[in-house]
Amino acid sequence: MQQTNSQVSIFGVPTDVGAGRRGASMGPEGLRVAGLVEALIARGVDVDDLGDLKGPKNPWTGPREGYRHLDEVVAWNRAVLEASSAELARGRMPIMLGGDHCLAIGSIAAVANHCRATGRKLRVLWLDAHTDFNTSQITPSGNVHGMPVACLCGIGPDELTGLGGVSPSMQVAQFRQIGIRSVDPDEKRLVKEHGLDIYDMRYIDEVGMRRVVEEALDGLDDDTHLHVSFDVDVLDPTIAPGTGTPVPGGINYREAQLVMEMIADSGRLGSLDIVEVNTALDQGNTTAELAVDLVESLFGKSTLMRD
Ligand code: NNH
Ligand code: MN
Ligand code: MN
Ligand code: MN
Repeated sequence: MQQTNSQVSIFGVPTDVGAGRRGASMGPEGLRVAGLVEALIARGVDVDDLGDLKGPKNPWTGPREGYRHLDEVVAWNRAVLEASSAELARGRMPIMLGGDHCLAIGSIAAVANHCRATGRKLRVLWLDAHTDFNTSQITPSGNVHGMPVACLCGIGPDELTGLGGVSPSMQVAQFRQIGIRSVDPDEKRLVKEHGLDIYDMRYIDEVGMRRVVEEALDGLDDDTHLHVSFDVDVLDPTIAPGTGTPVPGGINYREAQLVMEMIADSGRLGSLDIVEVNTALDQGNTTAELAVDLVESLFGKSTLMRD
């Protein structure tokens, strides 16, 4: 079995320009305060915490032509693309601490370019309550954190679809979405039209998380880079209240741990986003603490005798 890269570079992206509520900008600090770096070091990981990226402040204005804060979203994503690309080029695993989920456009565009350049395959595991496949025409909110998957697949404004220089950056078939339970009406139509591979909550209930993850990871080989985009709103709000768009009926503690443990077992993890931790809405810092607990499993900590 392959081993997960043990050289990791962490960078924070303290912004909420893509969201409809303020506070995801505090996510990076919340995750650091919850002990993310120390937990990884304890797992034997070589961690380089690069600190936080810089970008424009949140102007907190309404949507224009279907996008809120598009210029700011583009600026932050350019910074993410650059930081992520640099760490991948150094042979390190980038871990992006969001920030809201619009930032996955930059982080995944970087990974897609890296895989193209090195001839590797790419699979993205999108852990989320939402499919994030909206467009400016159908979005109910104008918030770009509801659009990153569409943008990466070439549906969106040129500044975002072409962010990494190649448009589209990704193919729909490279995504697997787990934990989905909130899809806007027109978004549902679009997702079906494009054939996104979705493991929604009902499917998880019916067949169990073990089979879901087996199916989602099916076909990975030694030449596949696995990117995990972890939107903490995939978790049930009773265990992860600190997020801007909580949706009832999310995955529970053990289901979440099992996803992470099975990814660790695959040995293919190549890059990670941890997004939508909103400490302003949290009870204490419990959501960030849970995220850190899950990241430990992602790096091979198991609950019983398998260490
Ligand atoms: N679908 C909604 C929208 O586009 C909510 C998106 N919110 C998220 N996505 N947190 O993961 O506005
Ligand atoms: Mn999301
Ligand atoms: Mn979400
Ligand atoms: Mn399938």
